[in-house]
Amino acid sequence: WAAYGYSISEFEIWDSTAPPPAPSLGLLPKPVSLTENGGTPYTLNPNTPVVAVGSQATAPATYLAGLLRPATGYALPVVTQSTAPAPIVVEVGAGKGPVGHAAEGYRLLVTTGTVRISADTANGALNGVQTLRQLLPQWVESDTVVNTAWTVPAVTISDYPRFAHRAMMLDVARSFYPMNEVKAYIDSAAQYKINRLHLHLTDDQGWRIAIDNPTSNPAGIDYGRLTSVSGRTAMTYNDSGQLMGTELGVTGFYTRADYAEIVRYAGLNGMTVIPEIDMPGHTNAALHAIPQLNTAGAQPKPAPGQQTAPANGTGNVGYSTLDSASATTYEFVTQVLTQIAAMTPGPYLHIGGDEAHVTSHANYTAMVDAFTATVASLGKTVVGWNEYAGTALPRDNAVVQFWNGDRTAVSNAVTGRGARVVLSPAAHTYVPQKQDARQPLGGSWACGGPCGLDRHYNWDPGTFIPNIAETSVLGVESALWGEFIRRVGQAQYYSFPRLIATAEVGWTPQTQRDYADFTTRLSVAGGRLTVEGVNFFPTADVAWR
Ligand code: TNX
Repeated sequence: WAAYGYSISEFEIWDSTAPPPAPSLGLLPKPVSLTENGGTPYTLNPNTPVVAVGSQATAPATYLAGLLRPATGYALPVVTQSTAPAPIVVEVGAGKGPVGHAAEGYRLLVTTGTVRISADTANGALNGVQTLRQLLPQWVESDTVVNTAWTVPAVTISDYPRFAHRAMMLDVARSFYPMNEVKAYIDSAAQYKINRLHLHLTDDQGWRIAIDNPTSNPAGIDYGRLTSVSGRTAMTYNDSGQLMGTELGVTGFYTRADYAEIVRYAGLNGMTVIPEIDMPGHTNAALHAIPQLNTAGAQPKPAPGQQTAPANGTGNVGYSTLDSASATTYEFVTQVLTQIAAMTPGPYLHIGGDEAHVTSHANYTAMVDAFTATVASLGKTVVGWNEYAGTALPRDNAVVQFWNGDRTAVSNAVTGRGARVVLSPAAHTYVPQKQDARQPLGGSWACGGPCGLDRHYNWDPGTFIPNIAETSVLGVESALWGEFIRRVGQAQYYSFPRLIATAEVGWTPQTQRDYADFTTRLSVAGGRLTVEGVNFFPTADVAWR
């Protein structure tokens, strides 16, 4: 219609069904402190520069300009100084952000004449960028030019997270996600200030990360078989226990270069990658690929997924184990962990430790104690699922990730070993649990029915584990298991909008959180997600606009 001389706003005047104005800016997660100053908004113009002040400001300024260019069509040059009117300024330096929140805090000041993002760190400034993005019209998410007024309301924001760890887990073992899908999933989550990407790289059904043959290789293991054999396998049962026949999950694996690219891309989006090698259970893919791991007379296992059908919406879990009595087990695990540690710049290595149902307690403890000590010797902080809470965790250098079961064991690990805690309780963070009856697949064991958006929002990570201080809680994590979920479109259909709830649970002070207020703010996010192409589930709790 622009060709006929009309603008979109002129059409809107005639449209009596246009929705009422958006609620209170609709920011997600809700900022700690926000004042709307009223008056004339700021407006981006074709000559707006993005001024990066301080060497650490270049990355977030470049990220912002990259976000704004496709929809605006403006040049948005990233410069270190400018006399142009109405600039966007991104400044990073000691003392620039909110006092006491240097790691990730930011200030955002919008006046008629300027937008200013100030932070102590690049990641803090990036958080300010994500907030600014949500203050612009939703069309800013378009990947082609939209002709509209690029206004930002005049606000003063000072903001910082409640928890350092606001994570999402992607199970790439049961069903693989190619690089472009991992990037799309990162894109959809980064806007809500999710800052950890936990990759569940190995399980019974597949091994998704390339490991090189080392020069010293006493057991003569061909590590290439991990991916040449078990990078080609995937789940054969769906979550209802039905054999999917030839309709397998997606197969594939990441080369070292692929993994480096995921780490780089996650980093650009403010995310630290946490790799998981799940042991000593959930190891059928390794046992299947590496004959030497099958000592004590056992034969290499047949193709994965053939043992028993899963029941009750839970996957086929807990049937495999490494051999605690075999020296080859420790040689193999040390080699794998050493290579994963070298590829991973982040401080964490996850060793799994869950559902080792065919491993005796003594054998479990022997192996897990060795694995956690190896991680510590590699200079990393070990993470494991809560089953490992009772083992000899490296003192003040371990993280227990709670999903289900004994909370007292977790508090004992905190008080006894100085462990810290990541919370992904199944009822509040497991996205393969169905959101409501309209999701055809999906478990219902965690909530005794669907686990709706409200269950993911209404809980307090500060009091979830008894008798520990909130300072021992690193944060929260949304977990996307992959038994029946295929490709990024389905991943988003199960994660969204519940991942946004987890993002706010991890960010916003408990006293400022309210479910009705959250769903009201969320009502305007659907339009943004649609423009972005994120396949969210339109949960009935939200009056989507
Ligand atoms: C339990 S949660 C598992 C996973 C499954 C999930 C859903 C956890 C640490 N282990 O292996 O995928 O249930 O079925």
